Amino acid sequence: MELNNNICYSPEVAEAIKNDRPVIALESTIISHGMPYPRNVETAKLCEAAARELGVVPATCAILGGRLCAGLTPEQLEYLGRAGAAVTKASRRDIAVISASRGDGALTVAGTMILASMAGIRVFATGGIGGVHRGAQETMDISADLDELGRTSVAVVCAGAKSILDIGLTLEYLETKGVPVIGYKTSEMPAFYTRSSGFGVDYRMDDPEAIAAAFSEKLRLGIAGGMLVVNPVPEEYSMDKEKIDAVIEAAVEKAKTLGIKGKNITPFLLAEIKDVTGGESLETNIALVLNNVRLASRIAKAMR
Ligand code: PSU
Ligand code: MN
Repeated sequence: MELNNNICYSPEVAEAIKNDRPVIALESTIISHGMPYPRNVETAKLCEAAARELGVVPATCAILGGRLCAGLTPEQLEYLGRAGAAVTKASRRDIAVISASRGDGALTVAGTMILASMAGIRVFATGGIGGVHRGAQETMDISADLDELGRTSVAVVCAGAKSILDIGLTLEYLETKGVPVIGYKTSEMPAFYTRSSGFGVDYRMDDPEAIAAAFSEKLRLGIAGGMLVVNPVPEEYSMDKEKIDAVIEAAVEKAKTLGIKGKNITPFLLAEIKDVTGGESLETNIALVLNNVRLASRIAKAMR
């Protein structure tokens, strides 16, 4: 595939794109806003290593000094991890503004999908996506990730949606936007920390080749938009449902009391959950992201 002049590729990613070798995108909000330092940087590096181990080139995406980067150096990962929430969380609306002002931005799922698509990358691994927030009937808080999935042709591998969100409404919204939700070895939508949510997925597929074939066909037919692949957290890392639900419930209430809104609410809830569970949730988070990187790598290798 040809390189895009608007993208600043790392040498390794440029080489892979030019020669049609498998590449996966990785996001950077998960580094800056999703996990504490230094585990965030360690995890980012472990994710890259996990992809490479399977013969896939990782392209962590971020905006640095106004440049849209696909593939970061270890120093750049360190910078994003150390800076944390001081880096702007960047979604679709933010990209051009940050780029024009030569600023830095950590990209969300929506932002990473845009860069990946521009860069020629079709598969992307993350932890959890944004979705329809609880109480969205009043607040209209629906993540830009969902609209991006409806319009940008990148397959996103995640561990489902956290119950900080309304999982049922998130699935309804994805249906409206025409986004197929594929359960990997499951018929149920996973809930990030736990393997089940009680909600069904659209299709169950048991091998990465079948997922790659379906997404390749979507691209071939020119049906715009992404695909959501949901991969349950490995059994040994899944958390106790009652316990995590109670923590989430309390965090959602606290956010409401403090009047936290807009782009701040998801990072606030993630930090609360991590603090209250004393790090158990962080271990689960890291394990499931790595699990998603491995599945995304297998899908990327099977893409035609
Ligand atoms: N959910 C997680 N971890 C994360 C995020 C969500 O479990 O790190 C981040 C992702 O970058 C996602 C973003 O794209 O939060 C969604 O933010 P919002 O809800 O403001 O759209
Ligand atoms: Mn929101």
